[in-house]
Amino acid sequence: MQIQWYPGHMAKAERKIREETSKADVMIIVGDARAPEKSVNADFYKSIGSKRRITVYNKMSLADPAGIEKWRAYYRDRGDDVFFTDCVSREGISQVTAYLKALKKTFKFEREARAIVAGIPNVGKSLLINTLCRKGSAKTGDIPGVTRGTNWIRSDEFYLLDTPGVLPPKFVEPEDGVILASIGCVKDTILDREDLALEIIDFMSRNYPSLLSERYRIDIGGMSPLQIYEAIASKRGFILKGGEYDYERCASTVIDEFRAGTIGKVMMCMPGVERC
Ligand SMILES: Nc1nc2c(ncn2[C@@H]2O[C@H](COP(=O)(O)OP(=O)(O)O)[C@@H](O)[C@H]2O)c(=O)[nH]1
Ligand SMILES: [Mg+2]
Repeated sequence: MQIQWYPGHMAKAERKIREETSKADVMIIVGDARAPEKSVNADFYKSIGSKRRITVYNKMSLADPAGIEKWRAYYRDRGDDVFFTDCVSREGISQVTAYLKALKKTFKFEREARAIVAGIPNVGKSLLINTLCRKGSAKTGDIPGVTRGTNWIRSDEFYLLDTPGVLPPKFVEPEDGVILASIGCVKDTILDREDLALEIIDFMSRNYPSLLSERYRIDIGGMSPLQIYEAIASKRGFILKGGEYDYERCASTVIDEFRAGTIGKVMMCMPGVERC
C-alpha cells in the first residue's frame, strides 16, 4: 500500500514554519504516542537549524503502556527531551508546563518567551496548546489539515504558535505511510480504506492477537487478515442484500475503532525493531 500526501498548503506551511522558527525560543515538536519517531518529521526539523527542541508524544491514553516504557528508556539513554502526554486525561501535561517554566528562567531577555508548536497532521497540536493555555483558543478538529493559518497564543509561561500539520514529502518506508494512515494522520480521501483496514488487521493479528480476538469475539488462530476481515463482517452482520459482505462498512468500523482505541491500546513501532 503506497501513500503520498503533500499538497501545496503543506509546502506553504513548511515555509511559514521556517520563517516563524527564527522568532521562537523553543520548538515543541508534537508526535503521536502510538508511533514515536515515525510520527515526527525529523529531517525537516534538522534542516531548520539548531533551535532548542523538545518532543511531545501526545494521545498517550491510546498507546500501549509497555511500549511507552520502552520508548521512555530509549530516550532517557539518549538524553533527549521527550515527553508523553494526553490532552484528554491531562497525563504528562504538568511535566511539560514545569519544563517550560524552568526553561524560561534560563532565558536572559525581558520579552515574552516564544514556543513554536509543529508536527504532522492530527496529532493534537491545537488541543495541546489549548490544554497548556487552559482556554479554547486554538482551533481543533478530527480532520487532518484543519489548521491552515498561524497565530501566537498566550499561555502562562510562553507565547505558543500553532502551525498546520506537515507530512514528509516522501515516506522513507512505505510502512511508515501505513502507520500514519492507521493512526489518522493522513487524509482519508487519498486512502484505499479496505487496504488500510487489512493492514490494521494484519498489524493487530501479529502484535495484539488477543485484543483483536476479544474485541470481535473471533478465534483468529491461523486466520489470514482477509479471513479475519470477513469474520468481523459476518460477526457484525455487515452483509449486503445479495448476501455478499459489506466490506466498506466493515473497513470503516475497523479503522474507526482502531483509531479511537476501542480495539485496545497499541504501539505501532518499537526502538530497534524494523517492522512491528
Ligand atoms: N484521545 C485523545 N485525543 C486527542 C488528544 N489530543 C488531541 N486529540 C484529538 O485528536 C484530534 C486532532 O486534534 P487537533 O488538536 O486538531 O490536532 P492537530 O491537527 O495536530 O492540531 C481531535 O479530535 C482531538 O480531540 C489526546 O491527547 N488524546
Ligand atoms: Mg491544528
